[in-house]
Amino acid sequence: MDYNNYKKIIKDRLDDYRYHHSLCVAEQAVKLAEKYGADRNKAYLAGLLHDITKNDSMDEHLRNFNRFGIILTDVEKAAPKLWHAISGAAFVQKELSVEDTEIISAIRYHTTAKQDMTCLEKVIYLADFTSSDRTYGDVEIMRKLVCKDVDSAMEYALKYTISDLANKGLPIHPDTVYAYNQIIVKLSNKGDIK
Ligand code: DGI
Ligand code: FE
Ligand code: FE
Repeated sequence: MDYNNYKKIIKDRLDDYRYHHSLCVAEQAVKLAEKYGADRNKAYLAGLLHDITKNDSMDEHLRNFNRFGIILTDVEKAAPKLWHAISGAAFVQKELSVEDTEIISAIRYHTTAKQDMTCLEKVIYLADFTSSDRTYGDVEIMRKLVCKDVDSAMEYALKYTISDLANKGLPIHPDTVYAYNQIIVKLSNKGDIK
């Protein structure tokens, strides 16, 4: 796969911070793919492209939703931070002709997560949380957890996201709640959560 073309495309679309972040997520995604058994080439490309529309303006996002026939739910309308995952997945499919549905879906759900995630979807979600450029409070805990166990890492990340959003009074996407409930039920059945 010729990644240099894709690197040039994201460099042109993203600011320096976001370009660097995308390279870091791609590298971390390869590490996690090797650990969890996902395709490392798909992981690298999905990592590179996951935030491709992150620097788009509100107008550009809305134009893309129109152009690609995407209709937002009320929660999505009220959560502009989610828009780049929705428009990014459509953009790589329709504008960059990326045909691999696993890659497109990993980009689509990299912000909210969802129920029944594939290995690659989890890899990108967790790589975005633990890439070397990340500096939020619990990042070291998350980095240790991703090395230990994918389920515990997903549980921690979803708990962190949901409590952060609730504390800020922001709407929580149903996909995030479904992902959270599913992992909590799975871990409590395993006896990992009391
Ligand atoms: O794009 P990144 O900054 O690398 O990371 P990301 O795609 O995970 O986006 C994180 C942002 O998205 C963060 O500000 C929280 C927000 N977010 C994630 N899930 C939800 C959400 N915002 C709302 N309102 N609802 C959600 O469910
Ligand atoms: Fe993102
Ligand atoms: Fe990101």
